[in-house]
Amino acid sequence: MDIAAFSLIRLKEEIVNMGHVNIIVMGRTGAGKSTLINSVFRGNLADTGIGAPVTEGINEITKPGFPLRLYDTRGLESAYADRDIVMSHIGAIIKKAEKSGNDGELIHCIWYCINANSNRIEEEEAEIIRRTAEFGVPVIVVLTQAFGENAEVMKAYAESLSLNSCSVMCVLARDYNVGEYCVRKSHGLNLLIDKTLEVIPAELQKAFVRAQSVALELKKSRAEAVVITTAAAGFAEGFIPLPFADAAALVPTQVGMLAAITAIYGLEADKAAVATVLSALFGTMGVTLTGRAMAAGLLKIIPGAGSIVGGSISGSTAAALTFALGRTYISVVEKIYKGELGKDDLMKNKVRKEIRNEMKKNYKKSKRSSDN
Ligand SMILES: Nc1nc2c(ncn2[C@@H]2O[C@H](COP(=O)(O)OP(=O)(O)O)[C@@H](O)[C@H]2O)c(=O)[nH]1
Ligand SMILES: [Mg+2]
Repeated sequence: MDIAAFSLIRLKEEIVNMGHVNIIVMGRTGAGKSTLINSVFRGNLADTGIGAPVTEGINEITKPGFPLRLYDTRGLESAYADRDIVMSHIGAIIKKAEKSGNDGELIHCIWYCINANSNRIEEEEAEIIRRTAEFGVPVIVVLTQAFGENAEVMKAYAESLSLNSCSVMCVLARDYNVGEYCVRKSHGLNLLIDKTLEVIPAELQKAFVRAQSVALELKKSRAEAVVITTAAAGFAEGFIPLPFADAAALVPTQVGMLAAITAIYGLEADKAAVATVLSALFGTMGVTLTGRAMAAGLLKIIPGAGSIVGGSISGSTAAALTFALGRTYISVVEKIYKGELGKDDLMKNKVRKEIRNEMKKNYKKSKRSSDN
């Protein structure tokens, strides 16, 4: 079994099984919808996503392998009749999704964007938001471009209008240059992510965590949860001492864990990249990584591993190995995600050694806490 190829299959499965989160982004032209979309999701989605008009005034933004669909609306600022048409189109999209009977097709949330500097919300716009809320999908009112002192005042004002939204929040999606020497830092995106996550069905939350690129902590905590669950499952399975030579039996579970972590971070399914990371983790070079070689590479992180060849490993050792692998993988993937670690770096002996040392440390830590 070629582990890199197997990992890639598991990763693709993981991505497909995540399903889709669907969000409608409403608001007048210039409110900051595209800027918000580009800041929350990877890869300048609003500009590079495939924006096919679903109906007049509504664009569906998707990308292959991307677990999210966005509907970008236009025309809400136009004259009354046109606006009504856009609203009825939005209603139709929501109804059609409900009829499909599939959770992954439903519209899960609506972000209604209003420029925080607009001082007031016209009654007409307030009425549009109330009508939107009547569709039965949670509406979050996003006060965009919130760099001025007025934003909080605007928020209190919006909350007083009984818009029937589930939340009103101030967001500055991108840093704003106030003057030559004064920059307002972007803020509020983490809260928007948290609030949105609250209204998304549990089984689709992973998809949203993968798609968003703001909250790294969120990715990390979800990835850590995967490691803990996998290590615990391995522990239960491995209670019967595992013959050393059979440690490769753990490989499929561990590869599944790595795939889940990769998916959460939103990294692309790229065979060369997967192979490079695996070879750095397991201390192999050049050759195709087999399950047996992966197990052997992993067992080498156990202090004095040489002496247990032919013996067996206990369930707690199996769990500690899985834990060490998972924790170390998270730190590698996080560095790749942040651009701190590239493919070339992973080929360097110094970096590979650091990774192996980190895995040893993680192993000792886990073993110590399970032995106590
Ligand atoms: N610095 C900064 N500019 C923003 C922000 N949001 C919107 N803008 C600016 O406001 C203008 C309109 O934003 P855009 O996202 O195109 O609005 P849309 O028509 O709702 O998609 C653009 O020139 C943006 O650069 C923000 O969070 N930070
Ligand atoms: Mg736009």
